[in-house]
This record gives sequence, C-alpha cells and structure tokens, in this order.
Amino acid sequence: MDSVYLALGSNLGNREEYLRAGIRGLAARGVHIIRCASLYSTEPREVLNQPWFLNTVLEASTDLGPDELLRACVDVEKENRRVRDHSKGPRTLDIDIIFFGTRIIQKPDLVIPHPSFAGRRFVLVPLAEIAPDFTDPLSGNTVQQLLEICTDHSSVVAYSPSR
Ligand code: PH2
Ligand code: MG
Ligand code: MG
Repeated sequence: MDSVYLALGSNLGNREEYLRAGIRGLAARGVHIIRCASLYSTEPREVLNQPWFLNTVLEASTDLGPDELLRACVDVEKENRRVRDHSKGPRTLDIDIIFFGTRIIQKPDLVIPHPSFAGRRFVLVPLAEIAPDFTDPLSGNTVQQLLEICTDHSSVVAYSPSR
C-alpha cells in the first residue's frame, strides 16, 4: 500500500486540540496513521497578517483513492469548524495531501505532490523529521535535499505546550 503524507495546520482557537481532532477524524475514515511528526510553531507565510500556526505532518496508509482521501480531508476540516472565507487566511484546521506514494496527479481540484510544499519550510521541517529519504516523484530530490535548498527561511520552531 502507498504511503501518503498529509500536512496539518491550525492558527485559530485551541490549535493543538484541532490538530489532534484532525488526526482522530482521519483515523475514523480509514486513514491509518503510521507516524506523526512533532508539532511546530510556525510563522505565517503568504498571508502574513494572521496568527502563528501549529503545523505537523503525518505518514499514513489507506485503501482510499486520492479523490476519496481528499474528500475525507475536507470532511474532517468541516467537522472542525473550518470556514473557507479567506484563501490562505486563518483556519481552525487545514489538511493538505503532500504525497500519495509516488503518484503524480494534476486535476483541477487535486494536485499531488502538493504544488507549494517544496517552498514551505513549515511543511518540509516536519516532513524531514519523519521521512528525510522519501523522494519527491516530480523533482527526484529527497525531502532532506529539498529542505537544504529551500529559500523559505521563515521561523519553524519545536512547539512546547505551556502546561
Ligand atoms: N498555510 C497556508 C498559508 N500560510 N503559514 C504557515 N506557517 N502554516 C500554514 O499551514 C500555512 C501558512 C495556506 O494553507
Ligand atoms: Mg494549506
Ligand atoms: Mg488546504
């Protein structure tokens, strides 16, 4: 079965709880979690004027196909009060498919590998923690190599909850 890699992010409300609820919601829909990276506190990118995020990355296996997995991600986002108002703006929970094994998919509603992941430190740092040697099927680079050449130098720091 293919390994799939999912990136989770939250910058509204109880961010840690939204990430954990997201993981539970995915598991309930047939996404078997193999590994989960640490949580990272990350500076907002692209839309800069918004709260800092918590981000992480999961490795999972699933019998769902790519479209079904996308549907599951959107359903879990909705279950966690995600409102799609501002593109790239604040959200309780965002779940993006980064890789689906080595598959390359380019459809209007689903692009895999995720079109922006290689330029985003908030994805590459947690991804490199759990899958440094995974090879991006598009560029042929490993995740570790992509992190080394990434020109995004925004803050991505290990998150320690204040309790
Ligand atoms: N997601 C975005 C836009 N900017 N910045 C950080 N740090 N983390 C994110 O998850 C993020 C972002 C759009 O999905
Ligand atoms: Mg996203
Ligand atoms: Mg998304």
